Amino acid sequence: MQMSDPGKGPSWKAPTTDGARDRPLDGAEDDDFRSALLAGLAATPKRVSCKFFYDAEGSALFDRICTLPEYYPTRVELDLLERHAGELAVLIGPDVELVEFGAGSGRKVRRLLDALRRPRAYVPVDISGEHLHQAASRLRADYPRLGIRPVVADYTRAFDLPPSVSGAQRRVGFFPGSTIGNFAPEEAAGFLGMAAALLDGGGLLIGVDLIKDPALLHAAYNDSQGVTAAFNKNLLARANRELGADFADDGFAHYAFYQPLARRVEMHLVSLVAQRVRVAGREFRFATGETLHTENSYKYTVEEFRSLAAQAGFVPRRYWTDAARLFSLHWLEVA
Ligand code: AVI
Repeated sequence: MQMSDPGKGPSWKAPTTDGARDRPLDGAEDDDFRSALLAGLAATPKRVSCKFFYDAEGSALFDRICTLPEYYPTRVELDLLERHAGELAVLIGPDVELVEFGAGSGRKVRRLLDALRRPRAYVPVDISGEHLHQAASRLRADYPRLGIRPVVADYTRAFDLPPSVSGAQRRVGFFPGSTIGNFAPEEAAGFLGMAAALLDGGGLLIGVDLIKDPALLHAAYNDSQGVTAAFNKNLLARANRELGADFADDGFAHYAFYQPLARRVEMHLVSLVAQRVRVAGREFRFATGETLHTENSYKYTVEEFRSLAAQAGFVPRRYWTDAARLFSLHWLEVA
């Protein structure tokens, strides 16, 4: 599944290293775990896209992250959706077709659907057909009148939506969870431009994590129960399971920190010793302290994000934050 919401681990879930979401290595976009990991281990510095976190195990760990006391984004965003439901309904308007980028667990979209007046259709877009169909059937039971039209596609690239259902007044996108933060800013601008084209005449409701006291960010990505560490290290376990790799669980440590100059939390797996690792029949060396860079999570100020959205073709309208300004929810209309 692509990401965004608790319950959904993104199926791509975004980018990695110094900027790029899944910066192509050797000029090629690596969509499969084997070739991406092999290319990333051969690169300097070593890196791999965070989209590969989300196998079944990783998605379950991400769901747990979303319930952790330190991981405020899910809690605060759900609260913003509930608190401002009435205003959202007015701004978004009646009879919309709701397009969710990534298929979440359903918690957030349900909150939005419950707020809206006569939503006509729900179109979850996700690269994982299995995840999509599970999400769709969960919703079908509770929203029998809603047209539920899953689209299997990688929403980070150009894709087509089915024709609108009859009676729909406009298309509205939903991209919660600050998944946008897993893109490098230039990629985020590219995604927003693509979304603006798809949602012509409509708008986008998007969650964006905010720059804040680094201690809070540090805690959110270094939780006391070690779930984020397990989530990060599951990438190595996944390589062992799927690619016959021999990463030693105690050979690497989870390392996450806020990098204020780049305005992002970086996650790495740090090699605790000098070691050789075999992956799919190839050998790679790690020096003591060398890292595999697994995720970037960019943070924005409200103003920075609004200006990014405006450059991409949206008119930023209303936004909401919690009292502590931890997280923000933005209503953007297509210019
Ligand atoms: C999915 N994404 C927005 C999460 C984030 O905060 O960047 C993934 C995550 N990584 C560690 N904890 C949660």
